[in-house]
Amino acid sequence: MNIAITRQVSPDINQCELTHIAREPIDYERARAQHKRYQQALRTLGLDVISLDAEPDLPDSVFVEDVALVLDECAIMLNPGAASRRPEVASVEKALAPYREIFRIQPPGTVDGGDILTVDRTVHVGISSRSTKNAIEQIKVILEPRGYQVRAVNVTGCLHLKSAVTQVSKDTLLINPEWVSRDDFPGMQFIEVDPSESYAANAILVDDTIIYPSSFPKTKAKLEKAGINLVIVDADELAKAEGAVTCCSLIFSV
Ligand code: CIR
Repeated sequence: MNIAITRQVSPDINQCELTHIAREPIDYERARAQHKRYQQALRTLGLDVISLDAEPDLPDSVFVEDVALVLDECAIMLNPGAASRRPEVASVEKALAPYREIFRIQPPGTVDGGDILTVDRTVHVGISSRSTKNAIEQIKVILEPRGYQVRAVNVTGCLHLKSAVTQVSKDTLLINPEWVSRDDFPGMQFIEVDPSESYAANAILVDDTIIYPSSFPKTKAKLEKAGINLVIVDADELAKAEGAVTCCSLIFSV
Protein backbone atom coordinates (compact mmCIF):
# COMPACT_ATOMS: atom_id res chain seq x y z
CA MET A 1 0.00 0.00 0.00
CA ASN A 2 1.18 3.55 -0.71
CA ILE A 3 0.38 6.34 1.73
CA ALA A 4 0.35 10.12 1.25
CA ILE A 5 0.43 12.28 4.35
CA THR A 6 -1.15 15.67 3.70
CA ARG A 7 -2.41 18.50 5.90
CA GLN A 8 -5.33 20.85 5.42
CA VAL A 9 -4.53 24.44 4.43
CA SER A 10 -4.04 26.75 7.42
CA PRO A 11 -6.56 29.61 7.71
CA ASP A 12 -3.46 31.74 8.39
CA ILE A 13 -1.96 30.92 4.95
CA ASN A 14 -1.69 34.63 4.09
CA GLN A 15 1.07 34.94 6.71
CA CYS A 16 3.24 32.39 4.87
CA GLU A 17 6.97 32.75 4.35
CA LEU A 18 7.97 34.20 0.96
CA THR A 19 11.50 34.38 -0.46
CA HIS A 20 11.50 34.78 -4.24
CA ILE A 21 8.01 36.06 -5.05
CA ALA A 22 6.01 39.14 -4.09
CA ARG A 23 3.13 38.79 -1.65
CA GLU A 24 -0.35 38.79 -3.14
CA PRO A 25 -3.62 37.86 -1.42
CA ILE A 26 -4.32 34.14 -1.21
CA ASP A 27 -7.97 33.12 -1.44
CA TYR A 28 -8.24 30.62 1.43
CA GLU A 29 -11.41 28.94 0.16
CA ARG A 30 -9.99 28.59 -3.33
CA ALA A 31 -6.73 27.18 -1.92
CA ARG A 32 -8.77 24.69 0.12
CA ALA A 33 -10.79 23.61 -2.90
CA GLN A 34 -7.65 23.11 -5.00
CA HIS A 35 -6.01 21.20 -2.15
CA LYS A 36 -9.03 18.93 -1.90
CA ARG A 37 -8.78 18.12 -5.61
CA TYR A 38 -5.05 17.50 -5.16
CA GLN A 39 -5.83 14.97 -2.45
CA GLN A 40 -8.35 13.40 -4.83
CA ALA A 41 -5.67 13.18 -7.54
CA LEU A 42 -3.43 11.30 -5.10
CA ARG A 43 -6.31 8.89 -4.43
CA THR A 44 -6.88 8.29 -8.14
CA LEU A 45 -3.25 7.12 -8.29
CA GLY A 46 -4.02 4.52 -5.64
CA LEU A 47 -2.63 6.32 -2.61
CA ASP A 48 -4.22 6.09 0.79
CA VAL A 49 -4.43 9.78 1.79
CA ILE A 50 -3.99 10.80 5.43
CA SER A 51 -5.35 14.32 5.92
CA LEU A 52 -4.03 15.96 9.10
CA ASP A 53 -6.08 18.73 10.68
CA ALA A 54 -5.26 22.32 9.74
CA GLU A 55 -2.88 24.17 12.07
CA PRO A 56 -4.41 27.64 12.52
CA ASP A 57 -1.19 29.10 13.95
CA LEU A 58 1.20 27.61 11.40
CA PRO A 59 0.71 29.40 8.05
CA ASP A 60 2.93 27.12 5.92
CA SER A 61 1.93 23.81 7.50
CA VAL A 62 0.11 22.54 4.38
CA PHE A 63 3.60 22.06 2.90
CA VAL A 64 4.29 18.82 4.78
CA GLU A 65 7.09 17.80 2.42
CA ASP A 66 9.44 20.26 4.12
CA VAL A 67 9.45 18.63 7.55
CA ALA A 68 10.42 15.03 6.78
CA LEU A 69 12.35 12.76 4.44
CA VAL A 70 10.67 9.36 4.24
CA LEU A 71 12.58 6.44 2.74
CA ASP A 72 11.88 2.70 2.79
CA GLU A 73 14.27 2.13 5.71
CA CYS A 74 13.53 5.13 7.97
CA ALA A 75 12.21 8.67 8.23
CA ILE A 76 14.30 11.72 9.05
CA MET A 77 12.50 14.58 10.76
CA LEU A 78 14.04 17.74 9.32
CA ASN A 79 14.84 21.10 10.90
CA PRO A 80 13.26 23.61 8.49
CA GLY A 81 15.34 26.66 7.57
CA ALA A 82 12.57 29.12 8.44
CA ALA A 83 12.12 29.32 12.23
CA SER A 84 8.36 29.86 11.81
CA ARG A 85 8.11 26.37 10.30
CA ARG A 86 9.88 24.35 13.00
CA PRO A 87 6.72 23.79 15.11
CA GLU A 88 5.26 21.91 12.11
CA VAL A 89 7.55 18.94 12.69
CA ALA A 90 6.07 17.32 15.81
CA SER A 91 2.63 16.48 14.42
CA VAL A 92 4.04 14.99 11.22
CA GLU A 93 6.47 12.93 13.31
CA LYS A 94 3.48 11.56 15.20
CA ALA A 95 1.81 10.59 11.92
CA LEU A 96 4.97 8.86 10.64
CA ALA A 97 5.94 7.07 13.85
CA PRO A 98 3.72 4.00 13.24
CA TYR A 99 5.41 3.39 9.89
CA ARG A 100 9.12 4.17 10.20
CA GLU A 101 12.11 4.28 12.52
CA ILE A 102 12.62 8.01 13.12
CA PHE A 103 15.83 10.05 13.06
CA ARG A 104 16.17 13.80 13.55
CA ILE A 105 18.28 16.61 12.10
CA GLN A 106 19.75 18.61 14.96
CA PRO A 107 20.55 22.34 15.01
CA PRO A 108 22.59 24.13 13.82
CA GLY A 109 21.83 22.09 10.70
CA THR A 110 18.74 23.18 8.81
CA VAL A 111 17.13 21.53 5.79
CA ASP A 112 13.74 21.69 4.08
CA GLY A 113 12.34 18.59 2.41
CA GLY A 114 11.80 20.67 -0.74
CA ASP A 115 15.57 20.58 -1.10
CA ILE A 116 15.76 16.79 -1.13
CA LEU A 117 15.37 14.81 -4.37
CA THR A 118 15.80 11.05 -4.03
CA VAL A 119 16.45 9.11 -7.24
CA ASP A 120 16.91 5.38 -6.62
CA ARG A 121 19.62 5.15 -3.94
CA THR A 122 20.94 8.69 -4.45
CA VAL A 123 19.72 11.48 -2.20
CA HIS A 124 20.42 14.88 -3.77
CA VAL A 125 20.26 17.75 -1.27
CA GLY A 126 20.15 21.36 -2.44
CA ILE A 127 22.27 23.93 -0.66
CA SER A 128 19.84 26.84 -0.51
CA SER A 129 18.75 29.68 1.73
CA ARG A 130 16.99 26.98 3.82
CA SER A 131 19.38 24.02 3.76
CA THR A 132 22.92 23.88 5.08
CA LYS A 133 26.05 21.73 4.65
CA ASN A 134 25.83 20.82 8.33
CA ALA A 135 22.43 19.21 7.79
CA ILE A 136 23.71 17.39 4.69
CA GLU A 137 26.54 15.90 6.79
CA GLN A 138 23.95 14.71 9.32
CA ILE A 139 21.87 13.12 6.54
CA LYS A 140 25.00 11.33 5.30
CA VAL A 141 25.68 9.86 8.75
CA ILE A 142 22.14 8.46 8.87
CA LEU A 143 21.78 7.27 5.27
CA GLU A 144 25.19 6.11 4.05
CA PRO A 145 25.19 3.06 6.36
CA ARG A 146 21.76 2.26 4.90
CA GLY A 147 23.15 2.11 1.37
CA TYR A 148 22.36 5.60 0.09
CA GLN A 149 24.68 8.05 -1.60
CA VAL A 150 24.08 11.61 -0.36
CA ARG A 151 25.15 14.43 -2.68
CA ALA A 152 25.09 18.20 -2.20
CA VAL A 153 23.75 20.24 -5.14
CA ASN A 154 24.04 23.99 -5.66
CA VAL A 155 20.73 25.75 -6.33
CA THR A 156 20.34 29.42 -7.24
CA GLY A 157 17.41 31.67 -8.08
CA CYS A 158 14.62 29.62 -6.53
CA LEU A 159 13.46 28.47 -3.11
CA HIS A 160 14.27 24.75 -3.20
CA LEU A 161 16.04 22.10 -5.26
CA LYS A 162 12.67 20.64 -6.20
CA SER A 163 11.56 24.04 -7.56
CA ALA A 164 14.32 23.43 -10.12
CA VAL A 165 14.25 19.69 -10.77
CA THR A 166 12.03 16.66 -10.13
CA GLN A 167 11.78 13.12 -11.47
CA VAL A 168 9.14 12.42 -14.14
CA SER A 169 10.02 8.85 -15.10
CA LYS A 170 12.48 6.16 -14.02
CA ASP A 171 15.39 7.77 -15.89
CA THR A 172 14.16 11.31 -16.67
CA LEU A 173 14.29 14.57 -14.75
CA LEU A 174 12.24 17.68 -15.49
CA ILE A 175 14.65 20.57 -15.04
CA ASN A 176 14.99 24.33 -15.14
CA PRO A 177 18.66 24.65 -16.17
CA GLU A 178 18.72 28.29 -15.05
CA TRP A 179 18.51 27.18 -11.42
CA VAL A 180 20.41 23.90 -11.23
CA SER A 181 23.01 22.16 -13.40
CA ARG A 182 22.37 18.95 -15.33
CA ASP A 183 25.94 17.95 -14.40
CA ASP A 184 24.77 17.23 -10.86
CA PHE A 185 22.64 14.31 -12.12
CA PRO A 186 24.94 12.00 -14.07
CA GLY A 187 23.30 9.18 -15.99
CA MET A 188 19.87 10.84 -16.14
CA GLN A 189 17.96 12.10 -19.16
CA PHE A 190 16.34 15.54 -19.07
CA ILE A 191 13.26 17.41 -20.20
CA GLU A 192 13.76 21.17 -19.88
CA VAL A 193 10.92 23.43 -18.82
CA ASP A 194 9.76 25.90 -21.43
CA PRO A 195 11.88 29.06 -20.85
CA SER A 196 8.70 31.13 -20.33
CA GLU A 197 7.59 28.80 -17.47
CA SER A 198 10.31 29.08 -14.81
CA TYR A 199 8.29 27.34 -12.10
CA ALA A 200 7.31 24.36 -14.26
CA ALA A 201 9.89 21.84 -13.01
CA ASN A 202 7.91 20.52 -10.04
CA ALA A 203 5.93 17.30 -10.55
CA ILE A 204 5.04 14.33 -8.34
CA LEU A 205 5.88 10.92 -9.78
CA VAL A 206 3.70 8.03 -8.62
CA ASP A 207 4.55 4.76 -10.41
CA ASP A 208 4.53 5.85 -14.09
CA THR A 209 2.25 8.92 -13.80
CA ILE A 210 2.92 12.47 -12.69
CA ILE A 211 0.65 14.92 -10.92
CA TYR A 212 1.27 18.21 -12.68
CA PRO A 213 -0.06 21.80 -12.36
CA SER A 214 -2.33 23.24 -15.06
CA SER A 215 -0.38 26.53 -15.05
CA PHE A 216 2.39 25.39 -17.41
CA PRO A 217 0.82 24.42 -20.77
CA LYS A 218 4.01 24.66 -22.83
CA THR A 219 6.00 22.37 -20.54
CA LYS A 220 2.96 20.10 -20.24
CA ALA A 221 2.99 19.70 -24.05
CA LYS A 222 6.69 18.72 -23.90
CA LEU A 223 5.96 16.11 -21.23
CA GLU A 224 3.07 14.66 -23.25
CA LYS A 225 5.27 14.52 -26.33
CA ALA A 226 7.82 12.55 -24.31
CA GLY A 227 5.12 9.98 -23.47
CA ILE A 228 4.71 10.90 -19.80
CA ASN A 229 1.26 10.19 -18.28
CA LEU A 230 -0.13 13.25 -16.53
CA VAL A 231 -2.88 13.93 -14.00
CA ILE A 232 -3.47 17.68 -14.10
CA VAL A 233 -4.43 19.75 -11.05
CA ASP A 234 -5.00 23.46 -10.50
CA ALA A 235 -2.39 24.59 -8.00
CA ASP A 236 -2.09 28.32 -8.65
CA GLU A 237 -3.55 29.49 -5.32
CA LEU A 238 -0.90 27.77 -3.16
CA ALA A 239 1.72 28.80 -5.74
CA LYS A 240 1.18 32.33 -4.32
CA ALA A 241 2.62 30.90 -1.07
CA GLU A 242 5.64 29.67 -3.07
CA GLY A 243 4.39 26.10 -2.86
CA ALA A 244 4.21 23.56 -5.66
CA VAL A 245 2.74 20.07 -5.99
CA THR A 246 5.47 18.01 -4.29
CA CYS A 247 5.33 20.26 -1.21
CA CYS A 248 1.85 19.18 -0.17
CA SER A 249 2.46 15.48 0.47
CA LEU A 250 4.83 12.90 1.91
CA ILE A 251 4.49 9.70 -0.10
CA PHE A 252 5.78 6.31 0.99
CA SER A 253 5.05 2.57 0.85
CA VAL A 254 4.05 0.35 3.74
C1 CIR B 1 7.99 28.54 2.57
O1 CIR B 1 8.54 29.56 2.18
O2 CIR B 1 8.53 27.77 3.36
C2 CIR B 1 6.59 28.24 2.08
N1 CIR B 1 5.89 29.47 1.89
C3 CIR B 1 6.63 27.47 0.80
C4 CIR B 1 7.22 26.11 0.96
C5 CIR B 1 7.15 25.31 -0.28
N2 CIR B 1 7.66 24.01 -0.06
C6 CIR B 1 8.33 23.32 -0.97
O3 CIR B 1 8.63 23.80 -2.05
N3 CIR B 1 8.74 22.11 -0.63
